[in-house]
Amino acid sequence: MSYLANINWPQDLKALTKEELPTLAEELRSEIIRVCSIGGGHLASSLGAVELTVALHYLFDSSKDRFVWDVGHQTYGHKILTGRKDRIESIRKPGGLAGFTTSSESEHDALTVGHASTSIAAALGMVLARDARRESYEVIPIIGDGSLTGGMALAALNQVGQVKPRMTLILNDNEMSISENVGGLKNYLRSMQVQPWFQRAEKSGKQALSNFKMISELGSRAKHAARHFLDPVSLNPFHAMGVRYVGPIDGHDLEQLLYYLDHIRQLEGPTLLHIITKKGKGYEIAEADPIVWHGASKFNPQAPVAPSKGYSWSDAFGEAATSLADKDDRVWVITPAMRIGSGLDDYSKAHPDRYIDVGIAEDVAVTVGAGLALQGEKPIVAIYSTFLQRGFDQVIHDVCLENLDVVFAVDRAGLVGGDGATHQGIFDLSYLRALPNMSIAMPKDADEMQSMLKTALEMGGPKAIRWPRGSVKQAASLELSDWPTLDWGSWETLKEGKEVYILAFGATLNYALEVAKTEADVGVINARFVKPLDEKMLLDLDSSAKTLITVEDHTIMGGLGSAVAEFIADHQLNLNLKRLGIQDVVVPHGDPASQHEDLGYGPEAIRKVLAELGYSSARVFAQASD
Ligand code: HTL
Ligand code: MG
Repeated sequence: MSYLANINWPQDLKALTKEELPTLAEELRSEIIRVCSIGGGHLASSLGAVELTVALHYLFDSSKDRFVWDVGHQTYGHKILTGRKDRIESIRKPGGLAGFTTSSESEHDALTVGHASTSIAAALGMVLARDARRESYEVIPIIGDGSLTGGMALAALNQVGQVKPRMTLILNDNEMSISENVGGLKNYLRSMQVQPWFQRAEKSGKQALSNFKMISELGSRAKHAARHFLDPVSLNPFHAMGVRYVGPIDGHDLEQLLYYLDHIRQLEGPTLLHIITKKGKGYEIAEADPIVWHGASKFNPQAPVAPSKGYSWSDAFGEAATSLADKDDRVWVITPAMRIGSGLDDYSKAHPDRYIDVGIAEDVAVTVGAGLALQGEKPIVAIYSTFLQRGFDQVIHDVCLENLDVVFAVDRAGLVGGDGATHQGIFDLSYLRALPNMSIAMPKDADEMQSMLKTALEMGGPKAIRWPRGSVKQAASLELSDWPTLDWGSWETLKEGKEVYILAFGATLNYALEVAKTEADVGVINARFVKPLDEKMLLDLDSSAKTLITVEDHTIMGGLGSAVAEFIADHQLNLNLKRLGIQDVVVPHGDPASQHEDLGYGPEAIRKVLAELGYSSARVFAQASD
């Protein structure tokens, strides 16, 4: 019997009996595995949230009740049940469904997400609006244990405890972030699982249900508890913040989920339901290695093996960091929850004493770096471009104003592919360039990356070195003792030109070289420092060239093109300037190479611009139309 075949919308699901729901959950699970096997995706988190998804849609109406999923990567089941079953195979593909909940995609997606820890604050805003208008819908933030490590989530919870609106919050605790979850709160949550009532719950669902009355009364008991030093209720951090706590319960037991969710919605004030789930639930290989299967590439479901990802920029960074830390015991690496993604698996084993994962807390990562630097250490904050946005004030206030020796190893700079709009690394140049003492570099290959890291650590001061997602052409070739120290701020002429020079760096440098190969007059410069600019070279170009074309995998506003335009204006140079990069638009998920072309800075786009500017136009158009 296939229930899922007949379910397109949540109202179809409501027609099932409670007894039929576990079968539906299994069908949903199979469908998620099938979809991820075809095109990859956030498999393990979505599998772990299947029963919760079914229970929520059974009890509530997501077209008016607001399900506020944190991060939104666990919502494949939710998407399938809310009118997107037929398009689910397109998820994360160009033009297809987004990988995260996205409000423009469906009225059932209450919030556009991708970055962690926003759900409770957004839900609080929604509840305030609801109550101000005397409306009666439910608002339900659903947050993972990893996302709860973000300060924003905890600060919002603190406010919820102050405002005390009627709301159900769900803590989906699988003891995992992308990698193992970290921190004191995690230890506390784990300790709760061995509390007597959860052990009983595991033995008998019924027993747990009968405990509910006792648990739901904890709210009123909490008032008295404050008077009793060491009363267990007063030790519960959620209670301490003014949020009633219920749980933990088994998040794969539909009977329990339905029972508790139904009862909690009848309570006044905020209540957090703590559910225990298993990341990858129901798919053996994903349960066994939820880190690898967090974000899966496509796989053969009959013989699932994790595909090898090739040698990436992140791997090159991890190796460089390990070598640097081998040689200098003041080198540290800090990651906000991205050990594997940032290439730090080997580093974390080689230098466990100078490695710290602070959880999903980019602001903390930056300021821990500042603290280390103040005491004479040499911290490298390894962070994705998109997530460094979360630590922006800390970069200014704690690092740049003090001119501290913190190196930012900025990964995933540029367009990132399937993760889409929320994860694009296309703003960091603009938000870092303005900061005093900060300088910014982007290497052309792994060797140059190593030299940049080495030079940055030697020089001190705030330095951001950025690189794109994906594979690097070849591994670095030199021993640490042979890594050259770079002339910081110097550009490199890779090909001499006559009237026109393309200034590019990182990924776009290859485009420039490819185009210039067939254009005798077109020069190419590796503009590997966006701050400081190579002013001497720009002044030389003023006398030797007519036109500069900047090409960057970044927004036009605030990037290299802006920096060069400012320099030309400030020094009244005679150079024409054409800036290629991302205009003032939101860039969705897609295939980065095609997107570069569509956005006007791929090889074809550069050729077109050269033609428009009158350089080798005839030949270019002849080639283009071949
Ligand atoms: N930092 C921020 C601010 N947002 C995101 N999304 C990340 C880092 C990267 N990230 C994810 S999913 C995830 C992280 C760290 C783990 C979330 O753990 P949680 O959920 O316990 O909340 P679980 O995976 O189901 O266990 C993505 O970018 C998708
Ligand atoms: Mg988790």
